[in-house]
Amino acid sequence: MNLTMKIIAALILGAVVGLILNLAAPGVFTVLNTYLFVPIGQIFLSLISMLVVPLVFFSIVVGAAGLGDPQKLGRIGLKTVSYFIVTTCIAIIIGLALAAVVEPGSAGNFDTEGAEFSAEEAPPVSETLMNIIPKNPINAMAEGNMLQLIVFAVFIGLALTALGDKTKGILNLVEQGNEIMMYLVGLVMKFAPYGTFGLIATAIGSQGWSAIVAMGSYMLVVLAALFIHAVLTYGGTIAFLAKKSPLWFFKNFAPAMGVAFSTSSSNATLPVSMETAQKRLKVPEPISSFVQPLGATINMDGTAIMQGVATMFIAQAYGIELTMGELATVVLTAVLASIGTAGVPGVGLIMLAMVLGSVGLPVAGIGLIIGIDRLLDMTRTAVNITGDAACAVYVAETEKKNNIKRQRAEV
Ligand code: DAS
Repeated sequence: MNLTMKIIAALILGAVVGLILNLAAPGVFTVLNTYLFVPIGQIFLSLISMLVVPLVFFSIVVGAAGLGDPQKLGRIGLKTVSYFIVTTCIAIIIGLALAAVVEPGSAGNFDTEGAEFSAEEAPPVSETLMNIIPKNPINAMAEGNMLQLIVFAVFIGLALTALGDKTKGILNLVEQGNEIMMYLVGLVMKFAPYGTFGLIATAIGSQGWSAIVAMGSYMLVVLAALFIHAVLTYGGTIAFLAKKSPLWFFKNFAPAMGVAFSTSSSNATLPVSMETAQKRLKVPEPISSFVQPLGATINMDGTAIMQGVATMFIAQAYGIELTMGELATVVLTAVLASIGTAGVPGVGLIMLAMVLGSVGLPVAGIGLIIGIDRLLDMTRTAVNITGDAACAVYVAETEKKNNIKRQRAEV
């Protein structure tokens, strides 16, 4: 059985075990969860999280150096960020539209009185954009500040290109560092089936079945919107922009989607999603090393979809009608919010508070959906990283065509 099948089998088995124990033997679940599921899940999460900062640093330095001239890096950067912004806009519009049609918030009589939620403030986008230049790169690495780490690594990579043979030794060292990190990713991935089993058994087993039923309509709308976006937007990207088979894409990227689903963290999944894109989707390392870490930080289509559906759901639950202008504000705020927050579990709710605040909806309404947010976080994180991979394949294919055209022109 290959790794994909092992991870999928572990996800299914973990979910079934968690659900059965939650319903039939909660006491047994508590014991197993404490001494088995949580430990193996956390060990796996820590192992892959341990690799994120060094892997992102080495791979982006090698990637930026490998891209050669800053002009090419600029072209790839522009293509990448434009794709991220457009797909995030599409994502939240799909979420808003589906929720407006289905109206999950008016389905049940939700007790809005009891709802409460207080979110930690997410940094304003302007602050995030001003702060992307690290005053102290070591600090940025220690704090796992991904945007600052990416910027610093790109500068180092460009310097290595400019200095050429003078710093050949350093470039070799960084390339060897990258080799080491990719080897460690492969090693950790052998533990993935066990780790994903533990994480899923905990997540599903700890979820009150009644909460799932009560929020059924909301969950179904979010899951349907995630599916539509993945198939139409990413399937369309692969088919029409990259001129490849969407089935080939989803099949080969499945292991990374499984890890994202179980960890609910784009950042923690980064080592796996980069290795999967490079080894199975054949994305050149320089492009994968630039697009995917950037995407894990600023591109969260799955999260934007949740925000679209949740905003409509909360407005409906409170009997508030949103104007077209307010809906446009929701789209803009969600796109900007996704740039300002990192890919870690639960960040979507912090961003949702920003989106609700932008149109004066009660942030307390998040209390209505927080109970099942962990389950939805798993699915939207899988969509988030799939969008990054679709972008990497699109950029790689269009760059390949650029190179062929340029070579023909030079002949
Ligand atoms: N868990 C976040 C991520 O890692 C997404 C979210 O919270 O919505 O992408």
